[in-house]
Amino acid sequence: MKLKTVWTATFLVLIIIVSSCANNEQKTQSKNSNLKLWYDAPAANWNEALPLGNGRLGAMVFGNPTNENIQLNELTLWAGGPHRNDNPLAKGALSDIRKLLFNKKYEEAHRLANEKFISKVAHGMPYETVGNLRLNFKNQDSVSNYYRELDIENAINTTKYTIDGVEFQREIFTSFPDEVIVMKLTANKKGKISFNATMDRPEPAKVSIFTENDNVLVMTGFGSDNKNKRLPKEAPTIEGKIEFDSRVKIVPEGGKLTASNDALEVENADSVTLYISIATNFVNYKDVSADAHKRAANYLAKAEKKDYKDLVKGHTDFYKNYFNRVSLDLGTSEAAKKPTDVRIKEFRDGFDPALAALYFQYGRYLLISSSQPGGQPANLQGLWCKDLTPPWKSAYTININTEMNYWPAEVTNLTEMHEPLIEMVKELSVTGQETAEVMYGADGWVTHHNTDLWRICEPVDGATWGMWPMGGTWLTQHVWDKYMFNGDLEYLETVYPTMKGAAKFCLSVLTPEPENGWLVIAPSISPEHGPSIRKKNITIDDGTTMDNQLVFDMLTKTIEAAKLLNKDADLVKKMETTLAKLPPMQVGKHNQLQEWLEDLDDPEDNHRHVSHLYGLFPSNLISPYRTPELFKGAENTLIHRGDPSTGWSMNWKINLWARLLDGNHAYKLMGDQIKLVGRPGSKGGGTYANMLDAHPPFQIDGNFGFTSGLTEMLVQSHDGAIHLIPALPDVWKDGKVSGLRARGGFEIVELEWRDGKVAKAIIKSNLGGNLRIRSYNELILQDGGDLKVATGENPNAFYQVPKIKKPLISKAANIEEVSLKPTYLYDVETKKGEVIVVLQK
Ligand code: FUC
Repeated sequence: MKLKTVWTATFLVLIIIVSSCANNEQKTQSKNSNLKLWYDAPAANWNEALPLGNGRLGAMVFGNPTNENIQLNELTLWAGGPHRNDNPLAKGALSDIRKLLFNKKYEEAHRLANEKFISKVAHGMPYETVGNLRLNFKNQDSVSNYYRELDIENAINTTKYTIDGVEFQREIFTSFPDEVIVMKLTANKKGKISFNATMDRPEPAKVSIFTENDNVLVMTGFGSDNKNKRLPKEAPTIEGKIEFDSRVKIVPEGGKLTASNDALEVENADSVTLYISIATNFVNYKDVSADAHKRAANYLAKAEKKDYKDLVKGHTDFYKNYFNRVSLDLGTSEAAKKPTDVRIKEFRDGFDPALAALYFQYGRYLLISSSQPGGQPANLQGLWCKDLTPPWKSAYTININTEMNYWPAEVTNLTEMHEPLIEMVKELSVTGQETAEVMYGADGWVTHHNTDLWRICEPVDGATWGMWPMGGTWLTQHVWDKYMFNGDLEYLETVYPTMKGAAKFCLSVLTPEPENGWLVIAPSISPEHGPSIRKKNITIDDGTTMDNQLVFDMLTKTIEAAKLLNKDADLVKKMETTLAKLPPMQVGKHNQLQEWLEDLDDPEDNHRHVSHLYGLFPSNLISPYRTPELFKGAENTLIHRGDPSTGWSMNWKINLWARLLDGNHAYKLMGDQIKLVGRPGSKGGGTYANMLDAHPPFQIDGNFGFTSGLTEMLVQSHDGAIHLIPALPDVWKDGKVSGLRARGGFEIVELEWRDGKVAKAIIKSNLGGNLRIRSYNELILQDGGDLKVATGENPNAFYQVPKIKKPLISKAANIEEVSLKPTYLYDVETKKGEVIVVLQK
């Protein structure tokens, strides 16, 4: 009897302990999940609001209990309309400007470029916000238990708070399959939800706001007319031709809904569902004939028929299909229990490996959310933009920023997200053909340093930035790089014309420079940067290192593609003979990789652009194993430039240090990047509380550069082999990543390391062919058998390395030898579909 009582009591206590543990666990889990950004206060400003997107629609959610703001975007809402902006005077000035350059008359050349090359019609159109949906709640009492999160495993934002003992919750997502934004408001007591909904767009935009059927609030309007201040008086205004329709249908359960002329009011509802639909009349860069109103109404009509649960499921299933392909575990620490803004603030001086992993995955989240097949590529702000005149027009800056957006696409298993960029290249290869003809009298196609929704190709802004005819040449590398991962010849066939056109432009305009007779691009610039011995805004030059590298890559890759597709034998010959006449890379007197043909680099110069390091990353012209002097030169350049810079620049440097096989330096830069900015006293590049990259201001390229950089630390496949954990920092002793991709159709199904050594790798071969693995520690096959030691060139065609010209080394240089950790190199012959498992010996 006694025993029974004791036992029952113990049992009860146990139940209580277990259930309270479960409760605690639930709480900590929701706050500590590795894939959540969370905060204990509403967003105080836009840089604290949380981004949602489905590749077309964007929403920034503030999570304010009283005055909620959902700032809205649609990726085809830009200023202006279909137009071209060529400057026909360029062709006549081309030989004069070359003469000036070859006589080192840079200021005169700069002036002539401004007069005759820079557009006199338009300087590119800004991307614009739709505006705001504001929900003004009636509860003014004090809020407790506030919590908001962005769950990037499900692409859903949630806000929770308690007022007067009532627990309120808001859930919102931008549905991928259903093309609307859905928001659900609930409370744990009936009749407690009361608010007023309005819409607005920043001044000076004019909009019509009205209600339909007593339950839909509509705001319509047009993208702005545009005329850049830099243009001459007689330049035309580019009329705003994009019409948009944004509408929200409010469906309450219980309570009352009333419509006035320009607002909807909900009183005492139990729960409320909002369906936000936005559409424009955009069809393509030359056609704006769609019906924005019908489109928006149709999306809404379809979505509202569905059950909320089904909408959520459709959305998360779609999203997870991409997101779940890669997982990353770098370990965790106590820091992971804190709110995200606190973690960002403390990252640099603490130890929070899970935040680096979250930052990596956030980049993948942002790419899935801002770049979907059939849509527009992610622009300077992805698709999240609160302004009518955003910084740098939030356009496509194609001298680094747009390319950086897509660095993570292939390697982090998001190849579909690359498609909008590939499509843009195809379109530019059409619009850029006229520019090549009109401005340069050249074959092929050209773009300069900016483009926009209308696929403009002309130099804009001013010669300092715009006089760079290599934007298309850089972008086109992406179409080949995608092939390097998928090995799909049918795909290659569809993009080959863009490559051929970009190569033909190079062949057409390359011209011999007087000193060595090397073929160079002139006029051009090393993006946005001139030698410090010249005046600050004088960047114009010829034969800059980055251009030479880009031309080398363009011709090499086009030769390769033409051979694979059995096309254009004559053109191939021409490209081969041209390659031999390009300038070699040079190491200058400060032991640096030269940025220009002349040895003019200044070791004190810490300019954010590191364009000549394109050859190290994203390209593979510079290698520790093949080109040690250039490798050292690149390292010295990077040391001269220093670490702190704008967001994108620091993130490029993470990739570069990873390629220099220095994981600790790459990690140091992660600390420079993951530092809280946007609060009083903060300076320089870094990260806002919402974990978006700060140039400052917000630019999304840094987020994508980070994701790519972390990947480069774990797996590289550009230099003749798959290099496992090539640049692991000491702090990430143990970890695991799954789902990364390597060139030649290999998938790193799993890669686990322990104590800094590869413990296990599972690699799937999707195309067959030789799998060459490089590792710092000895590996064996899973069955204990020895791996074949690799010798000679990798026979796998995807692992051919570029045969560059022998570099020139300045007599004044004194380059240290490269000291590299020894590696093991193995070959495994694979069949299509085969899975290879290797273990630490
Ligand atoms: C280039 C960079 C700037 C900025 C802008 C969008 O002009 O030099 O830093 O990122 O693009």
